[in-house]
Amino acid sequence: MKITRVEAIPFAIPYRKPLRFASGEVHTAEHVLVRVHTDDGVVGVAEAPPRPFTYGETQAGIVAVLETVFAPQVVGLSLLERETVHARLSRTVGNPAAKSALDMAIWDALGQSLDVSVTELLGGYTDRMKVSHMLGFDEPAAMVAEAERIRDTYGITTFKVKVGRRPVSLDTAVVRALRERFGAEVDLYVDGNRGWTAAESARAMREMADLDLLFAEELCPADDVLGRRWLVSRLDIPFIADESAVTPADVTREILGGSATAISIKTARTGFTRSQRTHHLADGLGLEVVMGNQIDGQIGSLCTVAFGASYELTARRPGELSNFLDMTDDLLAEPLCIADGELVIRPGAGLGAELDPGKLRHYRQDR
Ligand code: MUC
Ligand code: MG
Repeated sequence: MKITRVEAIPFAIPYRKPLRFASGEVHTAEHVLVRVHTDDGVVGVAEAPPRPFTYGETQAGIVAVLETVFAPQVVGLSLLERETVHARLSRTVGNPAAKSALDMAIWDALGQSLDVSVTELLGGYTDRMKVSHMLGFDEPAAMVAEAERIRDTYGITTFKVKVGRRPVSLDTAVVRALRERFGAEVDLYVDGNRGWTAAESARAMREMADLDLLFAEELCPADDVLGRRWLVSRLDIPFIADESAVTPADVTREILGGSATAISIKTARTGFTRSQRTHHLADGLGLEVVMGNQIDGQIGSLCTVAFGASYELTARRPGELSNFLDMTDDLLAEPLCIADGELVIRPGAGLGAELDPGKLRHYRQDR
């Protein structure tokens, strides 16, 4: 069970249509596939999605830091030494997606070696999650039509609506149109990706007061410390910290400081080892948790559902597991399938992320 090699393979797969939100937009999934090889021939996999507008990482940077810094720190360790891996990777600041993909590929290899699923290794609570779909910026009619298609095709009835545009009425009109079209049939929440000021956020939330929202997420920057606390103290629904609460220390700071009352866990930025710490912290503090989406491909979504299904707290709310549906293709031999609004973990050992070698050859960018 010793790690012998780490591969970092850049690949690019176009989206059918770009996903737009307040802090950026994505046209092509330019991700990095991470493979961890062991001395007994096991290969664990995970993917790193660079999000320069949120965490500062780029695809080339992720490949470089994995090859030159992280791989030498883990080669020679046993798959069971996950805390040693965590301690060594933590010597380098930042680089959350690179560290997380390496961590998750190690857990995948461990699961395969022990012949148990990653979900069983982590907590084994259930084998599935309900799915929440994220709707990117567009006109109200187009976003309603997209929600209808997603509901009719996949049975999904929870939607996270991207907001944060100016004037705020651009977004409040969308949320109102969704509520008018679907009534109580759907659950809705909003994510501003820091696009508004605290005052604009308060105004938008006032305009949407009758729309029965589940949550509001990251409407204004956490760095506007007093404005954000003022906003959160006025709301009567949970306020989710997403990009402002990447590490367990960030979660502690934002929650105890009154800048958030719920959190998003994204395995793409905290892997499995750190996500466990964040989960346990949230459990202890009595926080609502949503399993978030860092605009993951299918391998990343498999990681999110594997973790989310592991604990009661993370499986309680629908997880953001469906944005791979906007991609034109993926690397898995057997594509993920959302049915009746649910995504089920892969049966068998590890993550069950078997790759299609032809697709990998086609989409990889390093040869
Ligand atoms: C989200 O919840 O904010 C947008 C950027 C990113 O890193 O994740 C997405 C979704
Ligand atoms: Mg968010």
